[in-house]
Amino acid sequence: MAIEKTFLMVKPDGVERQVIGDIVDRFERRGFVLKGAKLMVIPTELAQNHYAEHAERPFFGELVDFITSGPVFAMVWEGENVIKLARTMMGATKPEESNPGTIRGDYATTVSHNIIHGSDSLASAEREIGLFFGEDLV
Ligand code: 3AN
Repeated sequence: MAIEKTFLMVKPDGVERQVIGDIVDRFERRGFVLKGAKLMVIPTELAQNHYAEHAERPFFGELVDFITSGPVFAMVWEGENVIKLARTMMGATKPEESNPGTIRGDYATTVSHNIIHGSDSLASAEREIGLFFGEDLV
């Protein structure tokens, strides 16, 4: 299995609830390496671009409004199989399917305010790292 990079982001609800430290700690304990991080308010255009695959979904406006509503903590993590393992550590999108012990299973009760975003494939990891951190970090 190759060493990969993924893009993870603590959403505005996670920043407000002060769980950045816990989330960083979970990935460090698992053995992943933090390659880049920044606290930022996402400009609307970047949010629309980031979520472009959901542009036709009825909740797209709500999604963009929420992700731009306050600071997020954007990160790039590196390690073996990190794209898939980070998704497992995050837990499922739907709250009734996110197990206790996962980030969402420990902190989230709604599908929209679910604490963390993580890339779901190599292609989206490369796209999202490029969007937020530039091509040098991809
Ligand atoms: P994930 O982030 O787990 O890959 P996706 O790709 O299905 O989930 O959805 C993208 C984002 O859209 C999710 N992070 C979630 O917060 C939000 N979302 C998904 N479904 C809904 C919904 N029915 N209403 C509002 N927001 C939603």
